[in-house]
Amino acid sequence: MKLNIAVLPGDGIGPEVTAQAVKVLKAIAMEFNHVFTFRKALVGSSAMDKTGNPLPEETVNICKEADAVLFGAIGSPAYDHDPDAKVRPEQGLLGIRKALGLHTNIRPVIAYEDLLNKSSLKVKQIKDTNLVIYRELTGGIYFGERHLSDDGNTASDVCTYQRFEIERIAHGAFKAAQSRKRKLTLVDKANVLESSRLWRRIVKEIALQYSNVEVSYMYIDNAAMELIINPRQFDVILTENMFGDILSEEASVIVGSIGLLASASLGDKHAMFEPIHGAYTKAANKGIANPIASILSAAMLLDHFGLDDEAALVREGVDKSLKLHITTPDLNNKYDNISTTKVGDFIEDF
Ligand code: GGG
Repeated sequence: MKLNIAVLPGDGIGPEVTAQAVKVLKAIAMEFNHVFTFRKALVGSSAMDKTGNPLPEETVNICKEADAVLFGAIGSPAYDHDPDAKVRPEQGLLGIRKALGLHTNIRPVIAYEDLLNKSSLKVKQIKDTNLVIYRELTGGIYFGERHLSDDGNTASDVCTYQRFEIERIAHGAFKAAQSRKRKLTLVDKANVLESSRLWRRIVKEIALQYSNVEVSYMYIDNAAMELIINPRQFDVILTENMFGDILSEEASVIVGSIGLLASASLGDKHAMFEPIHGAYTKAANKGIANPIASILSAAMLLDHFGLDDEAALVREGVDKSLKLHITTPDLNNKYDNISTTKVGDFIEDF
């Protein structure tokens, strides 16, 4: 198979972890006789430094011409503490999702047997956790109208959802549930928010078409607690943009490190694959960033193109690295000299 992959390493640890994923994809191409070509493009604060724009037009064009996008991470502390910054690195990520129409973000959360004792939670709580979060990605408060009053004392961010936006991700989530444990939980705040009540009405209607899926409804505050107390109760979690962002980061506590959580962002025409973590600038260029989330995102890319054996081989390499403690310091206190590149080398050679 020929695949043209746009690579957007971004900021902080993004370039280091993305380099490992590209290395693994190149090894897979060699092993299985595929032709994968990679085209790099700028995004985030690194793009701002060079062009003044977190999402240059050239980057959008390279992504649109590609079969898939491999994304690193975005963000910079220079902007985190400047509430007055008008242009921010994050606009690069939100902008590329919008430009490519990537409405469905899929974030699997799997507790690895070999890492159960790395979690901050009790082993019996998390053992066998295998859930997936379907996060709506191009609507809600992240894309709503923003306003700051002239005197700077009143601000608003509007959360808007339209029927079609809810329907398209809901169908994806129900189909996923059908191929898994047939359970779907809609997470919302329908006791307070009108937009959440719309989600509930539409999901209830759609549920009638998927009668073999058991549907439950949970408020976000309760879900945040249940996810920690009893993550095994979940199969597919369907939720809106901001709740999904927060819940998936919380879910990293279950698996032991945010450096393990991968994602796929799908639209009608385009697909992008990225670790759920951000730029973690403090760790950049120290060789301590965990590349596994990025490598597992590459495995999701392979899944997307039906390259099942290839994706399985990448996951086997990841499993083996965890079993043998070939892991970065976030997971491995005893053997903390294993670098980002060494983990990548191990999985590449597997
Ligand atoms: N690789 C994901 C990443 O860079 N996340 C940083 C971030 O700003 N995330 C916001 C979001 O996912 O909506």
